[in-house]
Amino acid sequence: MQMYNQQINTKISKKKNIKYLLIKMSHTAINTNFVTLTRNLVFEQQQVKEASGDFTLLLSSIQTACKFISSKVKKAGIAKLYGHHGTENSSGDQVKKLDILSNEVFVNCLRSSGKVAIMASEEEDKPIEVEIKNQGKYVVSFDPLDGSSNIDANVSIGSIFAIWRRQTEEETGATIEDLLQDGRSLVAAGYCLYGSSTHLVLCTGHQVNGYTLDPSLGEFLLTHPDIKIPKRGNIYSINEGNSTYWDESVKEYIQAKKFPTDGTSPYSLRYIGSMVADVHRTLLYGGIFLYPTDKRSPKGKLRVLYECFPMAYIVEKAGGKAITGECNVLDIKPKSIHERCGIICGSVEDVTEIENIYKTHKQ
Ligand code: AHM
Ligand code: MG
Repeated sequence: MQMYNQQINTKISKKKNIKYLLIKMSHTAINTNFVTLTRNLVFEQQQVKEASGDFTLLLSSIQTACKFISSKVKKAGIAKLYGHHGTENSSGDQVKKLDILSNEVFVNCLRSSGKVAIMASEEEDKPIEVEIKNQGKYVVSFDPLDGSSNIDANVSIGSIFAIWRRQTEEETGATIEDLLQDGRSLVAAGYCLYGSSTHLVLCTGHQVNGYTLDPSLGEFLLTHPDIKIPKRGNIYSINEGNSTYWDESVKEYIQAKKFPTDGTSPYSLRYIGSMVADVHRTLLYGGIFLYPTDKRSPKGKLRVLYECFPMAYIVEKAGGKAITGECNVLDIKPKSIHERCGIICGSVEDVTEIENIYKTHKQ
């Protein structure tokens, strides 16, 4: 860069060279050695001796589904994709047109990859089966479009996914047991946030990497390598409208954040109401996100398999913590595909603080 500036200084007076220099400068400023999601995955998989390429293909199908949803979300207003579809999903929520489309594209991309044995989606009551001859060695759960209540208001929404290795033999056909694995057995998880830009955050076991969709290239480019969540933040994120139902631990913790007695400043409150967006902010800025169990929802609201597990996995791998109030989220052994749990996740010191309050109240 220094040499480049010198060149500019010596030649700048020669008018005919200016145009050339400007062109050269703009070329130099553009990074042509960008890292795409695919490039990074191929690189990561090359380090794994027994890798067959199946995992890369599986993630490529998820990438495609996310790009499709991103483009539809951006056009939703003009393509008449806002509004209700007129049905309810397994959790009793009103299904939106974009929910249906997103679910279809996830199912089609994953099924046609040939790498999936069985799937679970927030939008489908039962496990989504794959013909035995087309079954692969992975199991995927997903919420194709989370934060549905925000769709029509043009507020950030997202897709969430979790990936396990199947437990059943390939010849016998996958069963629901393949889907009911604990969070510690995950091989990868991620989410795609459709906001002011489209971000895909992924962890395949080690680092948490963030990619931004370059719409002109149609590629996810590595923009946030090795994300680490701050050890402590100063933001809490919870639906305060539920405070009348909260248990004593949550009440005590939130009170302490709003009215600290130790000389520290009160925390700020941010609540978007889209888990992907709220957790994404928590990952980048630090702090705590809570959707705890309460008197109205004693089992919690958010779903274990395709909301809490993938987010807890990402948060833990980024150095944070995710608990239910009773145990670590990833230690849950789900009994059904739409099971719910409480989730409190974020910066390790913030989550440990409320975890200790829970312990005190249990005594
Ligand atoms: P959805 O799966 O029906 O879209 O709902 C999940 C969303 C989460 O993204 C968000 O954290 C929560 O529900 C918001 O719920 P509430 O409106 O009760 O605060
Ligand atoms: Mg959801």
